[in-house]
Amino acid sequence: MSDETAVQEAATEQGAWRAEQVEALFALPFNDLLYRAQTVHRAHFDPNAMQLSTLLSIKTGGCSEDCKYCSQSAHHDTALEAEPLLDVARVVEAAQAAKASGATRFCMGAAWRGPKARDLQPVLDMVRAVRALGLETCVTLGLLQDGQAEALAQAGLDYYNHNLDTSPEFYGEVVSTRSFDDRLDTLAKVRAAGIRVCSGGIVGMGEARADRASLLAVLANLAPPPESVPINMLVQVEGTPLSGSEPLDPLEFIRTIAVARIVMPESYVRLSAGRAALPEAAQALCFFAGANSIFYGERLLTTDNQEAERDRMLLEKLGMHVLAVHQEAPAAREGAGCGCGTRLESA
Ligand code: SAM
Ligand code: DTB
Ligand code: SF4
Repeated sequence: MSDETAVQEAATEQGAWRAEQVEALFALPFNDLLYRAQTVHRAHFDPNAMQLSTLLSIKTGGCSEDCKYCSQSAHHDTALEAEPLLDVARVVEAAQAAKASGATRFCMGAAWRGPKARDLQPVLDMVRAVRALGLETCVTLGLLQDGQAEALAQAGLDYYNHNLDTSPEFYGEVVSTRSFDDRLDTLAKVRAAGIRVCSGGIVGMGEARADRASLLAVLANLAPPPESVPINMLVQVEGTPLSGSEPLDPLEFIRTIAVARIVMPESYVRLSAGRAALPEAAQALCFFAGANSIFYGERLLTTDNQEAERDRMLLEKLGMHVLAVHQEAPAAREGAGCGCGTRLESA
């Protein structure tokens, strides 16, 4: 048995990944790693299908948290102007445009530590209105209090995005105003309410490969792992403490995607922020490594994304097609956490 096969079989037998085992995957020769990731990918997904999510910042800037990568933290002096919560009509307009452009999921992000009681009601209205358009819904609102995940589930929310951001070991270098365990607690609340989990992290923040491996091990060992795993490359924003970090080698980024695919074979892996900075050939290698979801549309939250027209051309050049929307009635997923977010239906 080869070393790498032994690594994977050991992890499968004991049902949990140790960070050293995940790091051993990172250390494989590049071609072996990509071959392995593509093999796992094909066993679980249509390798030519791509999931398209469009983002909208529904409440921008002025955030109380001190996340060192973020343009929206009130602790940093960035050029960003804070804006209040958008009204529902404005959000519906943006969701309609996203749908017309070909997106199947609409993700709404708010620059909050977490939603206050008075903030949640308008967000529930947004979820219901976007869902009524036939789009999958996702929100990322920060830490949740008791009862808030249930209210979101009741409104029909399909996914809640809450990233672990980095390894437990490196976490203190990046955020001080909330803990790694606070984040795990919110993920547990989301899971218990029957909402699908979207959770990943950011690379290129000066962390070591061991941290990237440790983050992926924590995500893979969640039971079950997140249905959706965004892998973001740090977008360096002037005025944030992490601006000026040593950029990550794109080959290491592709390795990160490949390892995520191997350790979370049934999850959608999203090539997320930082994609516009990658040449098309590197993006294609990320797809080969197992990324099967992207943010689609000209803007992420506060920074630019790759243009939609360029994405359509790229998918066409690669012979890839868009994954159709997969919505269930909220009642159908009571007591969920069933992993049904991984069902395949091609447009
Ligand atoms: N305030 C909420 C929270 O932090 O959970 C939701 C919005 S927050 C902007 C969502 C995620 O975007 C962060 O957890 C982080 O992983 C990612 N993100 C934010 N700024 C980024 C940047 N400059 N580069 C890459 N990813 C970033
Ligand atoms: C995720 O993992 N990445 C998205 C989404 N979830 C909310 C956010 C990326 C933000 C990039 C920087 C910005 O545009 O502000
Ligand atoms: Fe606030 Fe979220 Fe940005 Fe942190 S990542 S500063 S919580 S908006």
